This record gives sequence, C-alpha cells and structure tokens, in this order.
Amino acid sequence: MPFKKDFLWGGATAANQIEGGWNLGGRGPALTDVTTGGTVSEPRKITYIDKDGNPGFITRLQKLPEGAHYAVLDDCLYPNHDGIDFYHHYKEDIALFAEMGFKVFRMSISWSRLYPTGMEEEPNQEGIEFYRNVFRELRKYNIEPLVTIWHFDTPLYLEETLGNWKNRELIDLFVKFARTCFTEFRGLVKYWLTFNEINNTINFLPDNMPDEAFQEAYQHLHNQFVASARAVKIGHEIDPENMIGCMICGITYYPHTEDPKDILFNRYKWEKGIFYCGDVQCFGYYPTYAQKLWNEHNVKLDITEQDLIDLKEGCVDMYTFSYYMSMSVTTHKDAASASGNMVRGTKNEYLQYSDWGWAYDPDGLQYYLEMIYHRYERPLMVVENGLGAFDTVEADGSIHDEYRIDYFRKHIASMKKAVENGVDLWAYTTWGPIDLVSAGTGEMRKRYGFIYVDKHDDGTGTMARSRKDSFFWYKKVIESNGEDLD
Ligand code: BGP
Repeated sequence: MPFKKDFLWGGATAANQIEGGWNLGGRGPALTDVTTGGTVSEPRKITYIDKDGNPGFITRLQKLPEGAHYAVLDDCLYPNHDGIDFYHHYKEDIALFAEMGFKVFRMSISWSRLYPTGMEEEPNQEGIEFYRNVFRELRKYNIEPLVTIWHFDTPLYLEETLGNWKNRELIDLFVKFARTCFTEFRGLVKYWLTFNEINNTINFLPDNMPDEAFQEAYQHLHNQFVASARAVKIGHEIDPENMIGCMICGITYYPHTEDPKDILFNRYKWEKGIFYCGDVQCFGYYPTYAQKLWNEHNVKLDITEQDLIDLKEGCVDMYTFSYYMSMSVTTHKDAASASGNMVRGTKNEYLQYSDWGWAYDPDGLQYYLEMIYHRYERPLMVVENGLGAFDTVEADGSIHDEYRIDYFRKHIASMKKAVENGVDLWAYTTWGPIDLVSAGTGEMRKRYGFIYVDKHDDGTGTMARSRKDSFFWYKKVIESNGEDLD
C-alpha cells in the first residue's frame, strides 16, 4: 500500500469563500466583502467611495485613491457576502463530508469574525463559539480539522488604516489573533497552516510593475514570515502536539525551450516563485539568492535583529502546498502566452487546458512532490488540488462530472508514484469538495465540488446541496485508501 494507513483524505475550503454571514455574529468586513464578482476575462473589482462621495472601482493591483474609503455599493453584487452559507449549513455539509469518509477537513478562520477590526483587545465570543461548534461537529465524525489561520483575509479596517501587510504593526495584531486561535481551539485542532499561498504576493506581480510595488511586496512577505514564525513558536508552546505548516502556491515551472537561457530563467523562476518562501519558513533564514531577487527591484528591507531570531526559532513542522497546474516560462518573445492562478507563462503544446485556461498536468504534481521533499525532508501535504469546471444538472437532478473524476484519478495516481519514490506524504485535501465562490473570479459557475450547491452568479438559488457522480467515486477512493481509482 503506497499511502500510509492513517493517510488524511479530505477537502479544503476558505472562510470567505464558503461561510457567508458576512455581517452576522459580530463579524467585521474583510476586503472580499467589497469585491464584486468577475469572469475569466473581466477582473473582480474592489469598490469604494471617494473623498467627494462618488462611487469608484479599483482592481487588486491598484491603490485606493487618497481620501477614499472601501464601501459596499448598492448596485453591485458581492458573491462572498453569502458564500455558500456554510455559516448556517455547516452541520449538513459536514454530514456529507462524513458520508464520503473524510478524515480531514481544511477550513480557515475569518480574522474579522474573531477580531472585527483587528484592533480589539478581546476576541468576539460569538465568533469563537461558531468555530468551536464547527470543530466539535467535525470531531463527532472523527474528521480532523486542518486550519488555515490566514486565507487572504485581513480585516478591512487594517487594510484601510494601516495599509495592510507592508506595515509592521500587522505582525503583532496577527500574533494576537493566532494566539487566540491556538488557545481557544486547543484540544479541538492540531493541524494548522499560518498563511495561505504566501508566495502569491510576489507571483501576482507582473515583472514590469514599478520598484515601489516590489518594495512593498517583499516587505509584506517579510512581515508575514516573521508573523508566521512567531505564531509557530507560540503554537508549540500552547500545545506541543500542534503540527504547523507553511502553505505555498505550488506551480511546477518548466523551461519552454532547450535554450540554456530558458533553463537558467526557469531555475530563477523556481527561486523567486517557489523556493524563496519555502526556504525562509522551513530553514529559518533568507537563502543566498534572496539578495539577487531584492537587487532586481532595488528592494531594501526593514529587517530587525529580533526578526532574524524569530525566523530561526519558528521553522514550520511541515510543508503544505496547493497544486493545480504547471507553467512553462521562456526568455523568447514569440511564444504563445498562457496564465492561470494569477501566474503568467507560455502555452505548453503537450498539455490540455481547462475552460479557465489552467493547464492540466498530473505529472507536474509528481515532479513537485519529489523536488520539494528532497529539498526539505519534512512531511508534505497536498492541501489544494482540483478542477474548476462547468457542471450540468440533468432533469433528474444528477450531475455526471466524469471530467472531474478523470482529473483527480490522474493526480492521485501521480501522488502514488511520488510516495513509492520515497516522499513522506500525509494528506490530500481536494480544493472545494463542495462548490464555493471562486477566489480569482468570484464566480459560482466555476465549480470544484463533489457536492453541488444551487447558487448562481446572479445571486439566485436555493443553496440546496446535492451529490455529483464524483461524490460516490471519491468515497470509494477513500474507502480503499487510494487503491481503487476506477
Ligand atoms: C487558490 C486559493 C483558493 C482557491 C483556489 C482556486 O489560489 O488558495 O482560495 O480559490 O486557488 O482558485 P479559483 O477560486 O480562482 O479557481
């Protein structure tokens, strides 16, 4: 049997994409609450009121104009406000996960549900109670919670008044929030991830952005590294049983041609896009190539002596990552472009692409697992993997999602090969085991689930849940511990 006896099979979600109840139970707003829906070609917009009272929009790479305030506008639709209403449906959803045989469920805690502005001294008890109830419900079915403390989810107040993570004050505020999580949920949760896809801050930025954008992004990352390290230390002090991981957006980069310039370019891509964040969080110090990355954009970081000590003392116990696709990169100007999960590169003629343009590459998962395990030699978890696709509901309510089954079948087979080759893999949580709001586009029709949710992009739908064909298939996979993939 390649997979461990106690291998953790399950699914992964994020608070802002499933919970809804955005203004219930004392929760404060987050950036996603002022972000509209979009499509693959039409970016999501962030809404505000300017200093003269006029409404306006920016995209994620633009700055809020001087004097403006983030705002919910009357004529816009905000898909994260209701999510899939997990806030009221969690018992039903967890029962469905249990029916599939889940051993683990990855979810995140909304920072602004515990600290509505981020500045309060004491947490919001109603928020704590909500998560306690969810964890207890999971434990009722012997499902281990795997909890992401920050999944793109800073209280809006901190975004607006402190300028988000480029400001060092966020470190202490985050540490307070993390300490509350470790203390209040001690005994209910033992697997934790500090920052979701932490490397995206750099990956999102097109190379032609001004130096100032890179200065902010690298400082933002440094502050998160320190916050993560301090949280790891505190998490271990509060409960030595806690296993705490980093979470990296895993993309397998390939050189587009055999031109040695492309081979070198590809290696640099791995360093900047993948290794930089994993190395700091696993080894506890900046790698030698960091200086080269900072020099490229004239970045000067504010790093204190204490930061360096914290980084060293707060190394993560495990490396976890999302994997959706690979990306080819080149120095040649004439190659056809491709993009996905916010990264850009070139079209790979050996691969097929999803309706959202994401490459379909199970071999890339094996490559990534083996490459990363040999680098860090610590437990790995694949904490996101999945296919966003259009689903059709038949007249009798059934949903035949063979394409999704095929995607998972091939990716699990790749994981199996990596495990046979010596990789110490502990868990696999598919992204969106239940349909949810897409992070990138805000769409509902980009569906990932084994469970269908009757909610649509125009905000209509009953929120009713139903089982797709893949639901029964994944149940069999879990029952057979990954042996039966037919
Ligand atoms: C990852 C995020 C998730 C998730 C997933 C799929 O980057 O961690 O939050 O949403 O990608 O992306 P999308 O929702 O854009 O299809």
